Amino acid sequence: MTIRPILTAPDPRLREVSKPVDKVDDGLRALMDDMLETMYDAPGIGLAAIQVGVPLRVIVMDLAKEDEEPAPRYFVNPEILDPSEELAVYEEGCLSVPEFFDEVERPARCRVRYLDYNGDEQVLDAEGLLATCIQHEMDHLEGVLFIDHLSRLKRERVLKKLKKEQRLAAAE
Ligand code: GNR
Ligand code: NI
Repeated sequence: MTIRPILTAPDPRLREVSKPVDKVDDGLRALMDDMLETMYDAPGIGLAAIQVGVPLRVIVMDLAKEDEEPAPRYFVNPEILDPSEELAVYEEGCLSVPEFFDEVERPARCRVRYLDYNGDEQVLDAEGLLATCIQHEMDHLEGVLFIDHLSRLKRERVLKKLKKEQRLAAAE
């Protein structure tokens, strides 16, 4: 397993729409293993393949708390079904938008249909942080970042700061 570099905004690759996976094979499982290791190292609770530069519809996640056993989840070609009309607000962050957090409102519950690590079809009812995180990761598959749900002023302020930081880092 290998820790891969995580792309940060405004990298244009984060705006790509990811392509469906044809087959869950050993090559795809190797990608998912790397993504999980990269996510744990960051650390984060979810990661979409495009965040490591691979435009495929693949997500990994682990919502276990620090004192709990690891509980990795893998979602291949996920689809959101039946989002609730009720909304919920969570303070979100993103490994591709480092050191910035803000509240985003999304459907409080949803159902997700996907293929698991073995390529078997699964349906999961999600609520709370799981529902929020799945929707945050699904956005990445469409080239959408959580800051796109904020005002233009906030989004441009964050992007400007990230650009400046990247310019300073490159000049070192
Ligand atoms: O680590 C992460 N934490 C988080 C917190 C609230 C809502 C969504 C997330 S996902 C994020 C990791 C990430 O960027 N996934 O794409
Ligand atoms: Ni993210």
